[in-house]
Amino acid sequence: PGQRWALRCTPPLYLHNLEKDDYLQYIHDYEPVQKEVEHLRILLHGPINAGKSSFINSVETALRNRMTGQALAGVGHDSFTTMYKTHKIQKRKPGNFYPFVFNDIMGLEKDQGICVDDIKLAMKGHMKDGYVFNPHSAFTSTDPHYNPTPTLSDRAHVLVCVVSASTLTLMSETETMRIPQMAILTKIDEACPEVQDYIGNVYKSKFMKHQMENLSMFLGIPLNCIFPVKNYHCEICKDDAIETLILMALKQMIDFGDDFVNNCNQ
Ligand SMILES: Nc1nc2c(ncn2[C@@H]2O[C@H](COP(=O)(O)OP(=O)(O)OP(=O)(O)O)[C@@H](O)[C@H]2O)c(=O)[nH]1
Ligand SMILES: [Mg+2]
Repeated sequence: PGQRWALRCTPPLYLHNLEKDDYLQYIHDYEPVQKEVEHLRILLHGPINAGKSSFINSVETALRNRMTGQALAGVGHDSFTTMYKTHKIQKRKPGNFYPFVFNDIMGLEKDQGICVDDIKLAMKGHMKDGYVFNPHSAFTSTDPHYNPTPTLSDRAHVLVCVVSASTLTLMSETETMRIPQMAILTKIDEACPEVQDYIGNVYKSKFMKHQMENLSMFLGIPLNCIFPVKNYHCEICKDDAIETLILMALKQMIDFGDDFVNNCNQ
């Protein structure tokens, strides 16, 4: 009794024993072994409004030690992110960046989102920054933003499905092309009052356990690759419990991306 369910069954629980500063140090020290890879590319996809842009902002806030908002997050129900853009995070001084970048891709939803093929082309590195998603027409090789010869750095190395814990709305299946997949379950504060009281309760909540198991089943992703997070969205101060979950998820993205890149080069 009183034992965290996660401690009994899933690896994130072991990771959970680390403190925020341990994650920060690990992420700070990370360098890709493969020199030809300038950075790991983490591609976030998922339904409109799930919190993809907010997650990028939350990572930046946690790493830069200040509130930031480079990935404009939406307000209301309109999909806000329509342009494909690589988000880099400054490390220590201007002009210096962490060796991982994020792209978030507009929601895939009936009649208003982008096409599955657009995601596949983005994963293979064919989509250049600045492409504006069009729900009515697919991205093709004749587009000026089409890159016919992507390098290993242009490709996505980790695919992250972003889903809201309160609704668990999922999009249609995407083909993963053997890129490691994981998922983040956002808005855990909205999903469960116990978690809203204190974010650190997330691994004690039966409801969260249930939602994570459901998502694991839907996506066919093991439970230990699903990370619950609460993004910064209305806070004006930084919070250690919020950031520990964000950094746990980020560490996993880095580890997965690093393994993928190393395997590509064998
Ligand atoms: N309560 C709560 N709200 C959140 C959380 N994450 C995001 N939000 C809010 O949810 C809304 C959508 O967030 P976005 O980050 O814009 O979502 P998105 O996935 O980028 O959406 P599109 O770009 O439209 O596909 C915003 O109003 C955010 O403030 C969270 O963890 N908890
Ligand atoms: Mg967005």
